[in-house]
Amino acid sequence: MDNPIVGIIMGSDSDLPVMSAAADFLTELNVPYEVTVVSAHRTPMRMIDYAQAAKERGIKVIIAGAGGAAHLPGMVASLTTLPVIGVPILSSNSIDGWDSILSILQMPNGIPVATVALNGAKNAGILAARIVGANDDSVSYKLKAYQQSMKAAVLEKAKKVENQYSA
Ligand code: RP5
Repeated sequence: MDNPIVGIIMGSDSDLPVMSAAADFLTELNVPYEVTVVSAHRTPMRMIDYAQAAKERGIKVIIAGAGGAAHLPGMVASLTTLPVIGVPILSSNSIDGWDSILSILQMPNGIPVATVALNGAKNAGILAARIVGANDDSVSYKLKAYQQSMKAAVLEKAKKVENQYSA
């Protein structure tokens, strides 16, 4: 994608089935992004290079997903001033997901990572779009339309449930 403004990174290609939900949402909203694998433990220098160069390359927000000893989001956040959204992943090396969640959530003061739910990559994509939309009316307009479509879907379901129980 030309001129990406959201960087989606993950510790392994095995994270992609979860992380693709962030990419799918950004595609829906026409927000340009890039996707790659950056491992904090297996490619530490690549992680440093990616995080330090991201802002200069025009990236506005980074979504970082990892499982198990999930150090990628926090370490990337320590290497950039860009907002970092962390996606804890229930991976093959995760005990039950809490290891991934706590590794990403429990950051020390000064280095925030906006942590979404376990496998919550869609919300990471939405949050990234909201950050971009703070300074881009075309994106915030699409976010508004997305919210209205959710409202319409819930009202439709409510009507169905009510009809099922009406006399
Ligand atoms: C983490 O280890 C990755 O983010 C992934 O969730 C997990 C397993 O990686 P693979 O062994 O499948 O490459 O660093």
